[in-house]
Amino acid sequence: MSSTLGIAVIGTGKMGADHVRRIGRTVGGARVVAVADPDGDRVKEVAGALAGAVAHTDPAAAIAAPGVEAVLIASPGPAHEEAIGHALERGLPVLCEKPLTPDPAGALRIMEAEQRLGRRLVQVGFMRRYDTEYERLKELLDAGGIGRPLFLHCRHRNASSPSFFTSDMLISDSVVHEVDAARWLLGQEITAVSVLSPTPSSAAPEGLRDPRLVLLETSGGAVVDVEIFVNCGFGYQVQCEAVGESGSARIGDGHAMVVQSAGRWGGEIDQDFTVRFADAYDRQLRRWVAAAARGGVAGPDAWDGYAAAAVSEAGLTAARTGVRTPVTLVDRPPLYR
Ligand code: ISE
Repeated sequence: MSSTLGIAVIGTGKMGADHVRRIGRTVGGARVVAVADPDGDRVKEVAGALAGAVAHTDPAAAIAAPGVEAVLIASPGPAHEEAIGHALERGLPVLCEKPLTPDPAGALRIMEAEQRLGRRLVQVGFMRRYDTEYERLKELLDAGGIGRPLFLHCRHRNASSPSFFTSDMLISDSVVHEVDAARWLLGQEITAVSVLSPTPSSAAPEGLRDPRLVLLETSGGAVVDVEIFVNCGFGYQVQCEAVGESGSARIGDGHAMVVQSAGRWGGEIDQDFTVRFADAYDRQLRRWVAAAARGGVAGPDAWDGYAAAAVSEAGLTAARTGVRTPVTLVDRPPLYR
């Protein structure tokens, strides 16, 4: 192992490019040695800006490139499983953007591959677990600071959605963050999902069911409601209020600075998740690099990716049928306990 961890970055879209920048500037102890993207011009441009990085259009070639000691996957979800397979064949630690796989079956195959190896090498990019506000809320709940949790009231709003966004993605790409955050905060699994879809906002692109209200029931008897609204227009907002038997706690108000002037008061709203969660992305990557340099991972694992995929699948059924849909999980294998 060299003194700086050699990373192959797979996918150079919005998140891949953001991670490449982060590895170069904010996170020490690592360097990008290979980059892959099907868009040949784009990958050459990204690799060309990095000293010593080689551009590939084939993920397998990038993962097999000389000097690669860990793999960061930021390609679209359907491409994750194959890239993870190549990394696991080489015993390389992986940080894979969410969702781990589009369906639970793919995540189960990844878990089977890890179990054959006898160790966990895959970490899923559920970066909210590294956000200081989420960390404080988790500490409070774990310490019993507001008693047994009864509700999580969550709001997840994006200023606008990209052109490729579909109604399913409101659940599988956006609400999947609340699914993981709720499982982690409460230390419980999600057992059933219901989805309500009001008349879409006139600001939503034609055909997009935006916004939606997603209700999650948990194994400990709590209820989580999530407003997902990806064309709210005014900015990026992620809020969570936990209500327990003896108190409540709220994060995500974004009151970094409140200005009072000319008879008004107020502050600014971040416009994008790469800004709102910039620190969380940095911390996630630093901790992954440190763990990967020791040959492993430390963070949300393939079981977390699987459980989230199972909840998304139930959520998509609930949205389509209008019927409350139970979530079925396999028994948790010993490797993930
Ligand atoms: C995006 O992929 C993310 O991960 C963001 O955190 C989320 O807010 C957005 O809705 C997703 O599309």
